[in-house]
Amino acid sequence: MSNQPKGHRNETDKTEQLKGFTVDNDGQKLTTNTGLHVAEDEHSLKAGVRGPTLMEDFHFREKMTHFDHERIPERIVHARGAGAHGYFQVYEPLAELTEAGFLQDPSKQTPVFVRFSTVAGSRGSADTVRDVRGFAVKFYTEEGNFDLVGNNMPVFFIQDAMKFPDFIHAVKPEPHNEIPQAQSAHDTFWDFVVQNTETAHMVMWAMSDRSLPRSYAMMEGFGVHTFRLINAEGKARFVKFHWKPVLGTHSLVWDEVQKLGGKDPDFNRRDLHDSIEAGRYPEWEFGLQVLEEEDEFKFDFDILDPTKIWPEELIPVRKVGKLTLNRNTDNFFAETEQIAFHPGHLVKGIDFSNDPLLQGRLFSYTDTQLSRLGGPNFNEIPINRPMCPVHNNQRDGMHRMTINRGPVAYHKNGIAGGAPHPTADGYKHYQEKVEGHVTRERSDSFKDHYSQAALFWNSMSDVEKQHIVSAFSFELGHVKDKAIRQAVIDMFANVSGELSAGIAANIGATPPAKADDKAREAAASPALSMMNTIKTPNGRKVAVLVADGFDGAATEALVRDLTNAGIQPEFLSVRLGAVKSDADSAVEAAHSFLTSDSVLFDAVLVAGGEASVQALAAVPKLADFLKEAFQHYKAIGFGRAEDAEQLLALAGIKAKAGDPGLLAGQGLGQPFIQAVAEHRHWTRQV
Ligand code: HDE
Repeated sequence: MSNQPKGHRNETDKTEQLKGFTVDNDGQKLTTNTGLHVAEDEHSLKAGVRGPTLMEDFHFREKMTHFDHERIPERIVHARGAGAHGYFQVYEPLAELTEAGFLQDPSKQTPVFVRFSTVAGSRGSADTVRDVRGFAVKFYTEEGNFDLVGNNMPVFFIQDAMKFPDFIHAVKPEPHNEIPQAQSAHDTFWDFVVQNTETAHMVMWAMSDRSLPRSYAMMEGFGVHTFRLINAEGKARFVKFHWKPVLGTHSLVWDEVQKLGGKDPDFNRRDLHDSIEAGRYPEWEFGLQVLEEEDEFKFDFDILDPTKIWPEELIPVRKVGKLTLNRNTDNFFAETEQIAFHPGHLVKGIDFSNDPLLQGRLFSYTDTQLSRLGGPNFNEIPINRPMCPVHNNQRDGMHRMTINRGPVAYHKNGIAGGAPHPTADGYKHYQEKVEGHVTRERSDSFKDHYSQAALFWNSMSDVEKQHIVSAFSFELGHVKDKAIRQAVIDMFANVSGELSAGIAANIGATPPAKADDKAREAAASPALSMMNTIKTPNGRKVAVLVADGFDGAATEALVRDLTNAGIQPEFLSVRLGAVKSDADSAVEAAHSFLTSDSVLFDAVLVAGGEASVQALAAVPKLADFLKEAFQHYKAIGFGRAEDAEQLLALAGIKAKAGDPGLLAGQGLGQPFIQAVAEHRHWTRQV
């Protein structure tokens, strides 16, 4: 498009561009699509009040036709998603690494749109399922769009794009009955795993708590593949891209996830939307692992293999910038649904590697978007438009918006003086030297499938290991074919005997006969354990349980402290509406036991006040509410020690002495905030 703003840019520019396409109906008259004012919009045109509808009713026909066609195909993978606008800012110029313009000037804010997604489920499936999450970022740079189309796990299930259709067919609902929705817990997925052992490392990630993010703002992102950064002198280096969440990496627990699927299928989407609305903007630091070309073969893994990480302890992550999401979409379909990402949308200074998974992706994205978005002009859809001018000789096709003037639509031309001209400073592919025989083969250097799966296992805390064993056990419990179950036990004995025997014991399978237990000799990478992440109260939601007569002064002070610490306290009572304190002040209960549930909160605070506590104790659901919060390892605070005693007994909670997640009376305030920041209190598990 040539109608782009010029000169200084900041993060609002994409928003400005989108405004040109945004429509508000405030106070407007109803019209047809051709602008005709409409006098009546409830009755079709009939021959007589009880007669048949007339063909000439163009208003009815237009309304119904548009409705009949308002669905487009959902994405073949990553159908369920949520997106937001924001901006990216680099901390310091990165000219030594890359000539990419958006990585040079710390004062410049590059607009971005980010779409998070689950992979296997349909568009209407629940957010909280065991799955990989997509983390796709579109940077609207001055030099064109750069898409970093990543996931929340740093490796992938397969090593070659040729296998992607097979893998996705195996994980998606089985074709004869379309069961199960958004789950890997079924025969075809696990059959694929045992038949394709390159899946081992990624399966470990998928069975870990990384599959159950508490919030999109609390998960890491990874470019997965090895890319190249190239500086102005033409010097290239290998790079892996990372997103590190400022709130730390935190997950839900499996039981909670399953309940949330029913209580709030939009849990992650809602959290993203509400956080941005409330000004609690999600943030991630952008990280680079950089490898000199001459070091390509220095490791015991192949850097082109997408089932391998570069352990952070070997190649540190350099934090070079920050991504902030600060604006929700105006229209889900127009923006989140119609956005089209592509790992091949590059800018100068960034190039691919020969990772065979990445190479195949370069074909797939445009191809699928042609049918999903209905033709070759989808880059003209407002959310996909670059912020810089677009000039070429591509013309026509379905839904063409641009009105290209003049008779010339070819290169080379003389009539238009050669315009648009290729320029010497345009994108040039890195001149890698390539030679070899044409072949359909996998490199021998891709054949170690277990060492890094074992590294992952060895890096987990005991709690995380228990969760992995339970996850495998749940999944295999849903596999009907006992031979597949056994094959999984035998396959993962190559990773760890402890893991494999643990699963076998849970599902009544035979413990592995022979184990090439790689975990015995594997090292650990502390960066992989979520136990070592950032802990902060920011972004946490606490249910404050109150009923008439609650301790107004103490609760008010606590709520203030929580809010100041970045926590979001929300009142829950026996019914919605105003709840009176002992001092006759009132708070508004936004939730009741009928409308809400403990799985929707990170922690619980039972306000003090005799009358309030007794009214809450009389609600049958209170016991379940507290018990579930406790079983999900959440912090629970009580106004007074005697309330804690009464209500824990009522809920049948048998806490260990000194449980750091149970606090009362004097223990509230900073210690409670600290307990919320801890995320979960795992001493209850081990
Ligand atoms: Fe994708 N992937 N993918 N993928 N992918 C798509 O493109 C594909 C892979 C990822 O929010 C599709 O427009 C192949 C790895 C994300 O719109 C499709 C292979 C990673 C999204 C496609 C992979 C991803 C997609 C479906 C193996 C992490 C959602 C709709 C060679 C690095 C983007 C679409 C959004 C979407 C193909 C593997 C990330 C079919 C062939 C590895 C985040 O083109």
